[in-house]
Amino acid sequence: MDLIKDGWFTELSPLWPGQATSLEVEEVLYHKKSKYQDVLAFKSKYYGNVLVLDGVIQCSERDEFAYQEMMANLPLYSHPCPRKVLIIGGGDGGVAREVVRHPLVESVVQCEIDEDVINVAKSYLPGMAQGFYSPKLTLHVGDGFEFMLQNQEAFDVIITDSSDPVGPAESLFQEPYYELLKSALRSDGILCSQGECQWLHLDLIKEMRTFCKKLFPVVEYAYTCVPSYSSGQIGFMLCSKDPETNFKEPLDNLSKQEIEDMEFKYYNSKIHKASFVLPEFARKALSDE
Ligand code: SPM
Repeated sequence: MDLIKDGWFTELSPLWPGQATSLEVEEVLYHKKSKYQDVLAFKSKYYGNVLVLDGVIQCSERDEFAYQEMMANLPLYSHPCPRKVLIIGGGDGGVAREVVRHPLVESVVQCEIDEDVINVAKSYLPGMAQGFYSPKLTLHVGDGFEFMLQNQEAFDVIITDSSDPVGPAESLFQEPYYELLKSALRSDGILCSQGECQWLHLDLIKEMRTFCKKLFPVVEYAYTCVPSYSSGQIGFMLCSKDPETNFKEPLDNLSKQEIEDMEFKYYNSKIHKASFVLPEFARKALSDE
């Protein structure tokens, strides 16, 4: 299938039937099949450089911060002392960039299976890939399942920054993966995973919430707005092993100065709280009523 036609990249997927997102292309920067997936990077007319895996937009320089800042900071500001963090996936480096700048984080291990994605990010998404160069980060090219099996009860926070639930990432949206996440977390550990979109995948989110509630005493769903993602939104599944965790109330209320010092472009303490407020159709579907 041609991903680019007449100067436009179009994202078609059975995950969002009957709709498509298109971005105007200025230049193709990279296009090859890695061992795991089709990897495309292009310079777009209005969204900066864009990374596409198996035909699906993963991030654009224009709006990536809305995803990476929320994915990292929702769990980090919900844990009293997030010293040791594991990132599964996130090959562009954007989530790592956010995690390493949190003052309480001492060490981060990132497990990304596809080295080609890391290298493409280093070449064409330098603003995101800067996370890879932090002295706090240890990069492990390999399978997250294997890694967690060998590192039990080891992490305060585990973040799963995956692509959508088809192909290589499908198992990351299933119960056995969450059982493994639970066993790799310390006794008061927190996880945050890519939780898909309430407009497109409410049934999947509902199913995930149901099995998460069997495993964790606290489970919440939040979302952020990312214009270049299909339907413009994406969610996060947050679970805690500590029954006292209240994801909806960040443990630090950041001042204007602190937000500026952290150079946040999306995250602040108000949007942290607001991201858990769901529209009525989703609230109803994801409640115990
Ligand atoms: N670090 C950025 C990686 C992005 N991971 C999530 C990609 C999801 C793409 N599809 C979104 C569809 C939701 N409407």
